[in-house]
Amino acid sequence: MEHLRLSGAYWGLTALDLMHKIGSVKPDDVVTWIMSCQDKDSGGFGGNVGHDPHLLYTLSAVQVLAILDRLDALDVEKVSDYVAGLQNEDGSFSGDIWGEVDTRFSYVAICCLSLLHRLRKINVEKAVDFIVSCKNLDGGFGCIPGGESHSGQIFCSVGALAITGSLHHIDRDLLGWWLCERQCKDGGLNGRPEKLTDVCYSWWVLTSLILIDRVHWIDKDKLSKFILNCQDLEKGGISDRPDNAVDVFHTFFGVAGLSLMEYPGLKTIDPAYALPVDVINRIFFQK
Ligand code: GRG
Repeated sequence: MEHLRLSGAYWGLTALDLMHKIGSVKPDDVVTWIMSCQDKDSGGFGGNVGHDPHLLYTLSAVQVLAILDRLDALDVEKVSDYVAGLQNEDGSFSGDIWGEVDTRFSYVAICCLSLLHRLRKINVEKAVDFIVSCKNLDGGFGCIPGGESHSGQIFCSVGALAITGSLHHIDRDLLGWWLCERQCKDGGLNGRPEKLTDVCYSWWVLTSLILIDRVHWIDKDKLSKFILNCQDLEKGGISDRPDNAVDVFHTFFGVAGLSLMEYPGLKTIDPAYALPVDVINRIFFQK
């Protein structure tokens, strides 16, 4: 987990917040550590102290600071310049200076800049065109043009299109059909045809179905039971599949999936920004 600890912090802290337990951490300690992961030259964040900056961890840093209502700790211009600087001529985004291109990075950049109110720093039209160029005949999206449809990339593509007000590029019935076919006999969801179910797809698939208004096409009761079956009743955490070892990644996506299905006692999570709705309301409607 060393290299992705900042995303680990996002998964753990967001899960705590959804369960109304964010008060169990000391915000100042978290903010100090997050800021120590920033690369002072570029403005981007690494996955841990002294690690190279990358878009993925920059979004995690912004998300954690948003949850703690501490976005004021950021030099917003510097961070948003780092993100915007990774947009390529064709509208796509590289994850870092080494140039890998992926619809994950399009989502991360768009989500991050939107949370910072700096979407104007990129060419949104070209960013949307690139994502649309990754759409496949089955209605889904891959990492790059021609890449196989995968639920994770579909979340990224649909989420980015939702944030930029571009969902009209999606054939909702075609994509909804592909997504609802991800539900398997055990009630869980897989990421693509013929693969095993995994709790994390409760997030990638459910969010996409919600954003295109087709979530009623799956059996939510069966999915809730699948997620609850993956909880280790001694340790409390959630694993990918029943009886496997628990971890913070699957615990977050399990709790987030339950939140999307309005499980009692949980805060509601926003399906596009992957943050509690009260945090999103604070960012977009109260300031
Ligand atoms: C803020 C929630 C949030 C996300 C940030 C990093 C990112 C944006 C999105 C990742 C989307 C993605 C690609 C998710 C899939 C992750 C995963 C479990 C991949 C496993 O791939 P395979 O091929 O799994 O090993 P399958 O299940 O297809 O066998």
